[in-house]
Amino acid sequence: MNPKELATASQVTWCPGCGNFSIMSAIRAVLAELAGKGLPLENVVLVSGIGCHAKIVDYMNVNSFYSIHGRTIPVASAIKIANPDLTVICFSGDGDSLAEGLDHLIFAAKRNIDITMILHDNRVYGLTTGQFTPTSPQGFAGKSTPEGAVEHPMNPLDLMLVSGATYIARGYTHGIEQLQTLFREAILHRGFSFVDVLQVCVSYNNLYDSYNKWTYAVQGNNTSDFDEAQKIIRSWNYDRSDAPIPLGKFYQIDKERFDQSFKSLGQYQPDYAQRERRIKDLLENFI
Ligand SMILES: Cc1ncc(C[n+]2csc(CCOP(=O)(O)OP(=O)(O)O)c2C)c(N)n1
Ligand code: SF4
Repeated sequence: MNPKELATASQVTWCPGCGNFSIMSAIRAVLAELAGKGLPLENVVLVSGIGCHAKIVDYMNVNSFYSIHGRTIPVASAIKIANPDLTVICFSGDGDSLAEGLDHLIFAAKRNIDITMILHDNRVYGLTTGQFTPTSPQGFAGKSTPEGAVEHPMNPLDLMLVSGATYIARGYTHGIEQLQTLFREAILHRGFSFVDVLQVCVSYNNLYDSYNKWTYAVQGNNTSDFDEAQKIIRSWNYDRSDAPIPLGKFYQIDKERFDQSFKSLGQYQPDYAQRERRIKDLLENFI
């Protein structure tokens, strides 16, 4: 399958040079490749929040659910629980899932539900034109912090590690081959996968020079060792611009999954006819 077949007729409205283009071409390439290897694309569902990142689902010719701000994970979790045979992939922003939607993200990791989260981490609110987010560095001067943010940023990968995520990685939108590798691994991983993508927002937080200088690929690390993963993850805290920034897979383990346990409780016995009747009743009452 040619990745171009995964495009839609929608006009792409991202700014020229935006890192979202790299994320989209990487995910198209990976889904086309996996489709060629037997993954039925009709069993793939993309879920997005609200923000520049979220538009990606409009540009992908794959089943999708364009949800609301901060609610990417609850929608994705519900889809997975309703039909565990689906491959569910979330596209979210650092504002979307680390601010308003943070509690949902923590619980997805805690439950180790088998979904993939690709975080378009531009460290700014792009769509609303430049406010600081939980990963913006201290001193970030934006529309809501003209004098510079006084808070220090959070490290989302550290949070995901202690919360229970079982696949944790970081990529950069200038490294498309690595992005493809990480996306492929994350999708194939059975459990909660979190890929933090340093996605440059050319309009409100252009960090290309800094990332080009400081990023490096981690090699030879023991990805099943919690302490080693934590050490690598903590070596860059999203604040300092003069510290090496590791990229790659930091952690991957096998652990019991929420969707698996939920199914084995015997509660998952979908009666589609009954479900349709209930939805019809609900809609009739609603109208
Ligand atoms: C419930 C709700 N809260 C707030 C907003 C306003 N809002 C829309 S997009 C956005 C920030 C988007 O930032 P991010 O998630 O980082 O995505 P980006 O645009 O940078 O890709 C906010 C606060 C909203 N639409 N709905
Ligand atoms: S505002 Fe930033 S994140 Fe949004 S499309 Fe433009 S460059 Fe990309």
